[in-house]
Amino acid sequence: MHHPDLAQLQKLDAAHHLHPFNDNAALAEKGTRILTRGEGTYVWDAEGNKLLDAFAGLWCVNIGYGRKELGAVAARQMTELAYYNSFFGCTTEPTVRLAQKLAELSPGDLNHAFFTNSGSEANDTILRMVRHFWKVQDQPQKNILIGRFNGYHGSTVAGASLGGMKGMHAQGGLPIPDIHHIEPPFWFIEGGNHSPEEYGLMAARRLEEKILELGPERVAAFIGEPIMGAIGVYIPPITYWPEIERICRKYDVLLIADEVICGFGRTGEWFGQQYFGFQADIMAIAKGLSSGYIPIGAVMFNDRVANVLKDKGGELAHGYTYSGHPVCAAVALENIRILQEEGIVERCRTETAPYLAQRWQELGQHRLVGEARIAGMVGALELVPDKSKRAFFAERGKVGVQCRDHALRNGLILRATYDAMLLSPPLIIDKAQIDEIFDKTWKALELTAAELGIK
Ligand code: PXG
Repeated sequence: MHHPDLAQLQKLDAAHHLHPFNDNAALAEKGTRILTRGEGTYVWDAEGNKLLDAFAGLWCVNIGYGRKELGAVAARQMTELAYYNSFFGCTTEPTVRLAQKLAELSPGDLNHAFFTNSGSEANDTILRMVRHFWKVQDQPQKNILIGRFNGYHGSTVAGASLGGMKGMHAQGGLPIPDIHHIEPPFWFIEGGNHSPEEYGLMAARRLEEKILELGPERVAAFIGEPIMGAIGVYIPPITYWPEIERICRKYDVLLIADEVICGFGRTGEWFGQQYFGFQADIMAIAKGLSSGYIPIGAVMFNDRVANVLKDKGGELAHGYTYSGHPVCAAVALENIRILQEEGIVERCRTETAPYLAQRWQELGQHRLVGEARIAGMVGALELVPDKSKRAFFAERGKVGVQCRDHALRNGLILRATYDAMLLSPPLIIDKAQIDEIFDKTWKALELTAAELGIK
């Protein structure tokens, strides 16, 4: 049903609300889409359209929309104890239980949680703690962090600096000092005649070159997303991460996995590290930690780093009012309970992800698609002008938006980054809904190809 106040809400939104990552003047002109309801894999907008959300909100609604248990837990915790902090030697029960649960779930000895409100804050926390870690071990000069061009680690000052988005650096004078970037692995464009496996090793060795250029005694840490999401789901060759890990160990550079997207089942494993077979010293989590029902993030530290911070770190001069917020912790715990007890990650790995991969590869046959890449429940279709070549459109981003809009008009939410159509559905998606994604995406590709005159 059409929301009776839609026009008024759009007017108020244009007048009073600045939207993140939007051209706000253009948006005000066009009118915001207002979402009103969600159930399972679907959302409804204020015009009454039912949309299959193949992007899980913003890579986050892993258990799907409308799980009443999370609301019930939040209401109970708000009634019992709505807030208390973890400063001054205090904390709350859900906070402690969540820290323990995360230690149990996290790979290896990532046993120690520091709570934040978001992925960006997790990465800001990491930057400060990593530099502190080396400083208290009498290596203050070991303060450089290396990230990757086009990596995304959030929008706060450290998050955006660690990330490698040039457009973000241009706003606000970033990156802050002592952050460097290397090129990310993207075989589709860069791989040439090399096999993906060969190319993965070559791309990883850029880290070694950079460490040697800067001097290992200056390099504190390397940060990367196991799969780069925002830039267009760049899935590295299988050789990439083990080689990165080897290089980090060789030069005693801390390895940071930003699992904000990959964590909590996105790849069909609990964490991207398990999908690719490597072990980080520190990891950032958010999004799927609460399936987006409430804002919460965390940093997980391994025993080595946590013990230095505890034994030599003194008072940690760092923390947020809402670090370990009891309501957020209780909701995250309930989310994890659902993921575990309903076997959602396991079902993805064994049943739905293989089916999704098969259907995604079929979409890869379309004449507009240069590459269909997928890992578990996250994927991309790279749209290209000429299927026989691995190259982008000359003017990037136009065709992606066309295709995205066709999908949307047809009841399917996909995201476009440049000309890649991105997929990251709720993990509870079933096979019939995967077929619906296939049908609607194929139709959107057909309409786009027809518009472009590509036969
Ligand atoms: N790390 C990664 C890998 C992310 O994807 C963040 C950190 C920051 O998390 P918060 O909770 O502070 O947003 C993210 C967030 C996009 C897009 O355009 C992606 C994100 C955020 C906004 C837009 O795909 N990811």
